[in-house]
Amino acid sequence: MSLITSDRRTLVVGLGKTGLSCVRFLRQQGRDVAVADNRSAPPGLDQLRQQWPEVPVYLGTFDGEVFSGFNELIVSPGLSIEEPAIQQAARKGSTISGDIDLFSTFAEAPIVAITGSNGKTTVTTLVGQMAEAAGRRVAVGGNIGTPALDLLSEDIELYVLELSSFQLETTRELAAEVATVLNISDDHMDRYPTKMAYFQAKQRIFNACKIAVVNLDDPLSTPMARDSLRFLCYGMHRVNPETFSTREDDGGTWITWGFENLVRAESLVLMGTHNLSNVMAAFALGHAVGLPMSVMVEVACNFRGLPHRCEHIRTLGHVDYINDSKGTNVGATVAAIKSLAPAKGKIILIAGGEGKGADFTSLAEPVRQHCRHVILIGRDAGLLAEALEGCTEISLADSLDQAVSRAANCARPGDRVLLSPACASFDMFRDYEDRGAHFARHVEALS
Ligand code: UMA
Ligand code: ADP
Repeated sequence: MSLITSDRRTLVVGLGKTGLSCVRFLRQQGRDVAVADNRSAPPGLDQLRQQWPEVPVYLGTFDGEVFSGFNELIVSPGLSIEEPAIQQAARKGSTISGDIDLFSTFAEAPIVAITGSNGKTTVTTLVGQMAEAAGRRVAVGGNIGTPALDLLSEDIELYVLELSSFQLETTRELAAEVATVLNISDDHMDRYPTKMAYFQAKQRIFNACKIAVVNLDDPLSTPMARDSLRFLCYGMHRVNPETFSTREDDGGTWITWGFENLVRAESLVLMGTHNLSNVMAAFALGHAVGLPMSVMVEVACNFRGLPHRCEHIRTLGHVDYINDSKGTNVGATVAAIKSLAPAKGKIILIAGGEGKGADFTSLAEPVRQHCRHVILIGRDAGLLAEALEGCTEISLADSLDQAVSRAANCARPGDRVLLSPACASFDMFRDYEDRGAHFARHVEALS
């Protein structure tokens, strides 16, 4: 590890988007700061050297002795706090925190905080749009893209944050006005030693929170520590006072608030049961910060969904082609299969990639029920094939292009071809957007 300039007391560990936002913020505060990254040319290095040439930079293998010289380490989400150098510094008395802790110390407006294995970006975007439509000066960020510290401004009336388990690992006291864990299913098992460790990281979103929004359909969304927390609940078919729910009425499915019908599921552009759950979560979060119900309903009805999330690309020969490239874990793919299973046909599923240590067995039942054929790609195709053996016809493809061509050949009228990989994309693509765009291009080229 090479020291470029002199030593300092606050060390920003990791120089991606988050690391740069921490340096920007800490320098604005006039604080001395140094940066460490275990790559030789991390992203953001040129910008750092240009804008803050006085900031010392340590590149290369992390060194616990160097880290221990700082009394505070602000660790980027892409790095586990179990890194030996970070642990060594912690043992020697350095505090370990992250950008979200720093953010919450300085944020003056209420915070709406959203985590969960799936649906975070959809719900965060919905709540942000609802707040904006209600005339609030709102800032939306976190895992969704803009680092939280870059949102800080005295003008802001409401912060809406999407938070990953990685960000929550280093968050001691978020003190959100309202927080939710939307759902929990296996993800990032290459980073956590146990499912419990992943669950516990997510639970930190409730630290010092005022109102918890709880998904009654997923017991793991309930806060473990309940002291002085208020609860606001939502769930499918659980009509109750002060609860967002669904019920069958007047020939259709309705989202309800207490005993009042709010909006017909059929009026939403968003597809699938999982999206009803997402809309209810957004209603509950918005309600907790006083957004008017009528405004929230209008925004939900007009919301067209986000690219790469159960996105309809094309219908060709009575076969729908759906891009769910953001389905990067088992829970997401199970939800997509169940939500998109056509009434009269079957699903041709394209899945596979980097499995992140997941257990794929819970895919077996929905695949058995709804899939005509599963075409597997990527590094962990073999693991998926093992988990799905005997459920339906399974084949391996060398590329996504080959998988799309094969899916088109075996689909029958009324079927849906669904790309929902249950895996990360990094073994074959730049990211999930690149994978989704690739799928869409090949689908558009089919004749
Ligand atoms: N890295 C190193 N060495 C280092 C530091 C980082 O190899 O010293 C690697 C990490 O292992 C990771 C990559 O660099 O592979 C980026 O890590 P980072 O912490 O620098 O990431 P940022 O650029 O700061 O982006 C992070 C989030 N990324 C991660 O958590 C990996 C972004 O979420 C988030 O939008 C951004 O902060 C702003 O808050 C992305 C993400 O993939 C979208 N999140 C995961 C997910 O959604 O599943 C959790
Ligand atoms: P996240 O930000 O948590 O990854 P997104 O809103 O980007 O969530 O959705 C990612 C994928 O997760 C979607 O493509 C869909 O397959 C699935 N999904 C979305 N909402 C839910 C939900 N409430 N429950 C299960 N799966 C979901």
